[in-house]
Amino acid sequence: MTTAHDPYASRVGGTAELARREDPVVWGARSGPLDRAQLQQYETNGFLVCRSLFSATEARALLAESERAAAAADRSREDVILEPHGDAVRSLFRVHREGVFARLAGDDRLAAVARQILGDEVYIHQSRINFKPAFEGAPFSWHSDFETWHVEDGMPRMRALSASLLLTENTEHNGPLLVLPGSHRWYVRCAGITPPEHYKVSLRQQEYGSPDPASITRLAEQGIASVTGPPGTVVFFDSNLMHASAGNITPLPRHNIFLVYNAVSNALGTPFGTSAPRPDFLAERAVVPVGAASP
Ligand code: 6CS
Ligand code: FE
Repeated sequence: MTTAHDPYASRVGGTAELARREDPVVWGARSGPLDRAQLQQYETNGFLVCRSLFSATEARALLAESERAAAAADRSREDVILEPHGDAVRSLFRVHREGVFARLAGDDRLAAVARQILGDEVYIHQSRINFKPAFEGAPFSWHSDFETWHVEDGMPRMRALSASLLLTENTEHNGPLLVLPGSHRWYVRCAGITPPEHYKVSLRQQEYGSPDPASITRLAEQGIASVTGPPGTVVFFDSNLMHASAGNITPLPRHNIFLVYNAVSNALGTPFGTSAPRPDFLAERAVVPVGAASP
């Protein structure tokens, strides 16, 4: 645990508190695939949706590989997360290290956007496929990813982002990603103290690191948005954007892949709020920069 002054201290006991972000959203002025209007939209809202960034054919191939991997998954493995109420696969972690998902992680439609926004070379901090199966996909409660990655993984600053590629149609009805536009500019210091090996519970149903209703109500004053679109759509969102998703009680599965890009200058250190670092499948500690940036 780090004891020096931590501007993003959270889960130190006591009650929840809203603090201001102390980091840029877009780091520097690197060139890249996004135009000025897109960068401005990302900076203001904390997220950017690029509809059909990948073709339906590409998305279909990635979906087929995702479903194959889920069917073949060894459910006793720690990096295979099951639904809280049943044995359907909820998440597969660390999919970026080989095959089609490794190529996807290096695809400049994603990696070059990450370098542009983060102003640095980037590496994959975490990757996962979140399955929200038809009829039984459980919710993900409100949270900031950065709050968890800071407290439990030792990520120093808000210099990371997620690129989520929709593998199936995400509609208003089947549990799309919900975001609070502008919430990335505030940091919610959550109440409570993180229990040991918290990830063994939080990945199925998160309690610690999920803010209180008053904080969510305050952050939702600028509105709530849902990220819908056809397979191949990508949403880029800031590591500190408050987000969630409802359960899926429809016949339409909602499967999305998430690739988390971290700036190489923001590599993990000692967790800021727990005694033991989380396993590598959740938080890569070997910094392997994604592809060589084009000169
Ligand atoms: O603990 C984590 O790293 C994971 N938990 C959530 C709810 N989102 C980010 C990440 O997948
Ligand atoms: Fe999350």
